[in-house]
Amino acid sequence: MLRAALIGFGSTGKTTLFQLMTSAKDSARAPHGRTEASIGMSKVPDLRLDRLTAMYNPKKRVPATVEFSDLAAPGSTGGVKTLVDVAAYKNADALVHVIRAFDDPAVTHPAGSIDPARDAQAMEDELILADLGVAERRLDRIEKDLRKNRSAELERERDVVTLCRAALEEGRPLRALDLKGDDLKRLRGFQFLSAKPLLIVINLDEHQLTGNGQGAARLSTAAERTGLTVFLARAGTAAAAVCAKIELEIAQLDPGDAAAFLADLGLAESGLDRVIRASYDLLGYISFFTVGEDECRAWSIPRGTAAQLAAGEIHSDIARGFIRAEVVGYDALIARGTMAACRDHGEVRLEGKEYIVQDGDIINFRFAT
Ligand SMILES: Nc1nc2c(ncn2[C@@H]2O[C@H](COP(=O)(O)OP(=O)(O)O)[C@@H](O)[C@H]2O)c(=O)[nH]1
Ligand SMILES: [Mg+2]
Repeated sequence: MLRAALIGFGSTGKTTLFQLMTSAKDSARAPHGRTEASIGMSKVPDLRLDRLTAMYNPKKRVPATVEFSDLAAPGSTGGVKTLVDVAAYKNADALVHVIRAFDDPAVTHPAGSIDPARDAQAMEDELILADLGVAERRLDRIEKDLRKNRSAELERERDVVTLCRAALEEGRPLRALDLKGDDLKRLRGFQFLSAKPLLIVINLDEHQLTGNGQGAARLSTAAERTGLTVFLARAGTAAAAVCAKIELEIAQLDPGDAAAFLADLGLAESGLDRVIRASYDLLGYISFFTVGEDECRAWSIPRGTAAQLAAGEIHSDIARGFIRAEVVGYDALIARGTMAACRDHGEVRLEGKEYIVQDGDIINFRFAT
């Protein structure tokens, strides 16, 4: 399951977006502590799961979920550098920076003016500063340990963290470093914030959202208008444009009315759909499905995940006792209409634990208990 943490300065629309993403009806449940997050779940919209559910008519339909966390505003600047130890940030797979682009005299901006590019950079600087503190503390520790005890692994770690520190000192986020394999693994334990993929959510005025064409064109216009184009082109960065307040109001209508309002605004998808899709694209996540009369279910995994690891997403016992995976592609199943027909046409494949799961695979794992 993907975990995303909302970050941003005060009054940018984080809690409004959180409610939109998780259908949390009232903000009363948001905690007041600085370091305590509200946690909510989003159901990942997926038309393929809808069709599979129609085919199997199962007792349960279980979509993939994304966990969002929203922190009560930690101060007037929303600074994260004092909050590096917040579990919600450290454990996140991605950070979602909500940036205020909407202009509303009734909502004061802590910095006194609306400037999305300034805010994007200011938050980046905060993440970098927070990581610099972590890197320096770790380096001190490593040097001490090396004096007692030389080890090749510790020396390698020192070199990698030194590399990180140098980048951070130059103001570069760690997501821009092209670290690979074991070096990447060495860093994982630190949970560096600037290493995490970053989704920028541009929170627009209603008229900015509607007047700007559709889909990708709408987003690039929004980026240009807000001066974020260059920022968004950076490594490990993606964007979505929303109008959190209006979209939350729409989401609280009956589904039929909501669809009509979205169409009026020229929005093909809800804000929830757009933000989740952008998160999946950013992280390179794909879905596979398990189907049956009891349950049709979507699971999300990073692209490139091998079958045995994917099985572990369902249960560690299935990964441990993995024998093989019976796999049929989504399109094949839809075209044939039933699993039996796919079998007859030799379209159900037997795959081993190294098989790389593909987006839309329908999988039945065989395992020994
Ligand atoms: N006009 C306008 N106001 C918004 C929008 N999104 C949020 N707000 C308002 O801005 C204020 C702060 O929003 P909130 O979600 O609590 O911000 P947070 O401090 O980042 O969690 C609230 O009064 C919201 O209703 C928007 O898209 N347009
Ligand atoms: Mg809030």
